[in-house]
Amino acid sequence: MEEKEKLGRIVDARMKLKARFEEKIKLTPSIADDKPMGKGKPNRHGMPELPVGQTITKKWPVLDLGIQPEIPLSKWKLVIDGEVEHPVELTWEQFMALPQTEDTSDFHCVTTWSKLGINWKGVRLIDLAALVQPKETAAHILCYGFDDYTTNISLEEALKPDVLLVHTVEGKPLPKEHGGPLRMITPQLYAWKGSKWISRIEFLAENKPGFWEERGYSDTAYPWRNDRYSR
Ligand SMILES: Nc1nc2c(c(=O)[nH]1)N[C@H]1C(S)=C(S)[C@@H](COP(=O)(O)O)O[C@H]1N2
Ligand SMILES: [Mo]
Repeated sequence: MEEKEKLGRIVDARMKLKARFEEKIKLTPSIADDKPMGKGKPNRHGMPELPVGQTITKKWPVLDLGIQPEIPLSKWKLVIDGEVEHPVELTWEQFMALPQTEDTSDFHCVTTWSKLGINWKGVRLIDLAALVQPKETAAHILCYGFDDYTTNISLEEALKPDVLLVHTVEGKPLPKEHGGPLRMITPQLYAWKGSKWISRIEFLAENKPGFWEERGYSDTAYPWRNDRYSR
């Protein structure tokens, strides 16, 4: 199948799911409630462990745009630029020399599966921010993948301490299909906010929608508010 056709089918399937959800959401008056919507015992963020509309999976599905880019570590680099005092371009060695963080967190996909308690190792986005020093004007980030994926996050969400750029999962190198050698994770937002095969983080003064956000996915993507789509 042509890559373009493949991408078209992936986007079509997601748009159909979106339409189904919009019907359901209309029937959910509690969407404006400020109590978190979900079930299970409260997890470490004081939220229920399972956000509304999600089911637990033990497997780990793979979601992408039909391409899984192969990036040899010798060619790999991470650009951090935009509204920052000191833009950088890090090699793999430079990235791995940064302070490393280990954390266990949950993964909630907008297509309704959640995988709980994944152990990750990588670098906190907030530690990368300390390196480049965002300007006063920075209020959002736009993340880019080597597959030309993009996704936006507000700076306040992006700088939460469990937002990591990870290279290791459950003690093993992050597999290519899950975004290896390096991806971002956003445990308190739907997982599409975490770019696989991450290549660039651009700090921005103004919000700029990414790939799915341009197609109606939420800018904020808060799982405990059923905050999946904005239009
Ligand atoms: N670069 C890139 N990052 C991406 C995606 C993608 O297609 N390309 N898909 C997103 C979506 S929709 C989800 S749910 C997660 C899926 O991660 P997984 O394939 O490791 O489960 O990655 C997110 N990050
Ligand atoms: Mo997703």
